[in-house]
Amino acid sequence: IFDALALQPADPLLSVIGAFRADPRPNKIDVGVGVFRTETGETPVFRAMKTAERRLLETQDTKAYLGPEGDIGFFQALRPVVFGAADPGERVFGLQTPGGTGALRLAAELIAQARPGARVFLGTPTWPNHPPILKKTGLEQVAYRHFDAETQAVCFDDVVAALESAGAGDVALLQVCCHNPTGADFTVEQWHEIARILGRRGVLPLLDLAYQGLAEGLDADAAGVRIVLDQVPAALIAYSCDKNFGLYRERTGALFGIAASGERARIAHSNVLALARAAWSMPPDHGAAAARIILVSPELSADWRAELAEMRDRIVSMRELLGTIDPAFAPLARQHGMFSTLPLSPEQVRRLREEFAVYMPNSGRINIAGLTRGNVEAFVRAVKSVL
Ligand code: PLP
Ligand code: TYF
Repeated sequence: IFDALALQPADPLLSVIGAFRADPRPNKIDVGVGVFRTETGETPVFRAMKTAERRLLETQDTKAYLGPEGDIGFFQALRPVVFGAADPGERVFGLQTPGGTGALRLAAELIAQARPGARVFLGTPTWPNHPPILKKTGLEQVAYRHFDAETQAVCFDDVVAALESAGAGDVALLQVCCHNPTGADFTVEQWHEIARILGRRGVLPLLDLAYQGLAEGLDADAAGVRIVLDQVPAALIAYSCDKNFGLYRERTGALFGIAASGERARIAHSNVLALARAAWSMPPDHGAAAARIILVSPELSADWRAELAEMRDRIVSMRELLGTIDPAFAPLARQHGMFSTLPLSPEQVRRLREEFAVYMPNSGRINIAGLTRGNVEAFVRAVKSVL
């Protein structure tokens, strides 16, 4: 049976992990996969997470099944973080998912089930997993230009033109903050314009929120969600806790849906439960249970927010430092989150790896959190010498 299969390419981002590890050069620099790193290169477990995990270990007295929704306390405790004061109440439905990836896949399945002919508009470049996830559900994809590598900014005219060409029942997949792979986010004014177009044209927003708290702050980073929800009757939000709670391998996320009424939400909810049962039955528990413990504890929440702010500050200061070392990098200081995309060819990326031990995917995307005060100058020199 397996004779019929063709070899598939490796994940362009995850394959950098192994290549970097195998390099014996001591001054190697990893700006590959998107995990946060401290000034000393670690990706630590959050302080609050360690405490929450200890509490969980001590107090959890069963591991019996929870059901396809996962940890409902986690889902409910996350709502104020996402919606703030603008929670749509009984119009909200959803469930815990295996990471933001699980939420995206389920969202796409739900759309395909509700409206098989829907087209999904997505800006390019985007997270390389977006197109294959959508493709699995058979939804048609319409790509438009999100980012101009020359100016390092959003091509807002292209975004507007694309969304204006979408019809009722089409979908717009939009990254809410810390755009992966460009760091080029929408401004608040641009979100207002996007929201008006989505509302006017009847386009369903599928909002990908995988880095809340890593751009400007938890509330500021959710502005896109709140502005859009003010203008549309229905939306989907694929949420990841894997970066902002440092949970990565624990695969923790949620899918939030907003329907036009409580009754519609109830029916949509039964559909996501059925889809989850057919996909993974129930999500893994540990990460969500620990995140819930943090979210319901005022002390742990405060410490989680403080550590998230430290991470954000480090990213911002590395972005500023890059611009100080070389003005060519100054536009990166206006971007948000861990990622930027440099105008590098695959050949230049190869030279960076082979001649300078600087590791990034062929797309030229860099993880700013891989830079430190100790290696940033060497990084800038290396990039300049291949450009
Ligand atoms: N969406 C974007 C834009 C991402 O960068 C990621 C990264 O992992 C995800 C979704 C999925 O997150 P998770 O690791 O929780 O599946
Ligand atoms: O873009 C990144 O680096 C992160 C991590 O298949 C990631 O989003 C990368 C690839 C992948 C899953 C997660």
